[in-house]
Amino acid sequence: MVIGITCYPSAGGSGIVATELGQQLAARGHQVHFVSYALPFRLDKFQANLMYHGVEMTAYPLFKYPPYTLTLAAKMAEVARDFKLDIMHVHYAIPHAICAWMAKQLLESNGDSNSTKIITTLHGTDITLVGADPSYYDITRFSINCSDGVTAVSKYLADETAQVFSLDKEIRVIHNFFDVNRFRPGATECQRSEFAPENEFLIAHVSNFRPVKRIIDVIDVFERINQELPSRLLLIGEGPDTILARRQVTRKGLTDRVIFLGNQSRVEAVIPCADLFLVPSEEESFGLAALEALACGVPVIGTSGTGLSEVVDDYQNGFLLPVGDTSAMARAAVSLLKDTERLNLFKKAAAERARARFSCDKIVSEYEQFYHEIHDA
Ligand code: GMT
Repeated sequence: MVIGITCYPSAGGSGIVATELGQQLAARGHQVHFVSYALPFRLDKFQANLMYHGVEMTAYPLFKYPPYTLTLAAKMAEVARDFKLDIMHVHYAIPHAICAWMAKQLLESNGDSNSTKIITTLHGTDITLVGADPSYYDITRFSINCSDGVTAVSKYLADETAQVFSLDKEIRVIHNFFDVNRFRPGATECQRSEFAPENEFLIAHVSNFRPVKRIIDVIDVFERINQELPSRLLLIGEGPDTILARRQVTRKGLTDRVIFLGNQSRVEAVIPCADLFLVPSEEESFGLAALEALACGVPVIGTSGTGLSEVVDDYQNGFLLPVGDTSAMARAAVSLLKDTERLNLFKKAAAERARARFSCDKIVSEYEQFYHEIHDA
C-alpha cells in the first residue's frame, strides 16, 4: 500500500509510535511518506520505501500564530495526489485529523482522484487533556467522526473517548508495540557501572517531563527508596518540568544520586541497566516508556486506574498503585528490590510478557489488517 503518516516529530510517545510503525511498514514493502514540520525524532537512518516531506511555514508580520494547520493540510493533499496515497494515517488527533479532512476537501474541490482513506490514531492527551478542553471539544469530535477509521492505543483510551465525546463510531484498539530486536534484556551499549556502583540499585524514568508525568513523585519515590537501599536515579527526557526536577533534586540534597541524561534517541542502549522503572503519571493512556522498560526486562512501578493496567501485570512484572501514593510506591519498590529471587522472576516475566503481547510483528500486522479493512470498505 501507499501510506502517508503525519505525527509530531518531537520526542513524545505518539511520534515514536508513528515513526516506528512507518519504519516497520516500509520494511514490509509498503511505500511510506512522512509529512511533518521536521524529521521525526527516531527517523535517524536511511531506509528504502520511506520518504519525508517537510511542511514549510511562511512567516508574515500579520501572523501572530503562523497557521501550520493550513500548510500541513495543503502538503498532505499534495502528497496524497502526487503519490496516490491509499491511506493517510494521522497520529494524535489535534490538529492532524482535521488537517487530513481539509486535505481531502481540497483534493475533491480540485477534481483530483480522491480514494485516500483517513485513519486517525488517538494517543491519549489529544483526548484526555487537550481534546476534552471546551475550546477544542467540538472540532476534535468532528474530526474523529470524519475519519474513515479510528484506532486507540488502549481499551482505556477507547472507552474514555467514546464517553467524553458521546461517540457511536467504532474505535479499534491497537496497542503500542516495540521492536524486539532493539528492546531486550542485556542489550546495553553502556556499562551499568557508569551510573551506579555494583552494590547500589539503579532506578530509571523516561518521559517528556510534562506535569502529567508527576516528576516530583518520581523524585519522592526515589528518595524514599534511597533512604532504605542505596540507589541512583537515571532521568531520561526533557520538558517543561525539567527545571522543577533539577530544583527538587538540589533541595533534597540528591544531586550526587540523580543523573539527568536529557533526551536520548536510543533509550534501549541504557534502560536494560536499570533494576526498576517508575511511571507515577496522573494519566497514561498506554505508557510506551513503561512497555519499552518491560521489554528490556525492567519491572515497572506505575499508577492504577490508567492505561498502564493493559501493559503492566500487577504483582507479576510490576506494581500499580493510586496516583500520588508515593509512600506505597516506595514500599512496593523496596520490598521487591530486597527480594532478589522475586526481583529476578519479575524481570523475566517483564521481558516475556512484553514480547508475547506487544511485539512489532504482532501489532504491525493488526495495523495492516485495519488498513485493508478501511481501504476496501
Ligand atoms: O503526553 C504524553 O505523554 C505524550 C503523548 C504523545 O502523544 O506523545 O503520549 C501519549 O501517547 C503515547 C503513545 O501512544 C502513550 O504511550 C502515552 O501513554 C500517552 N500519554 C498520556 O496518556 C499521558
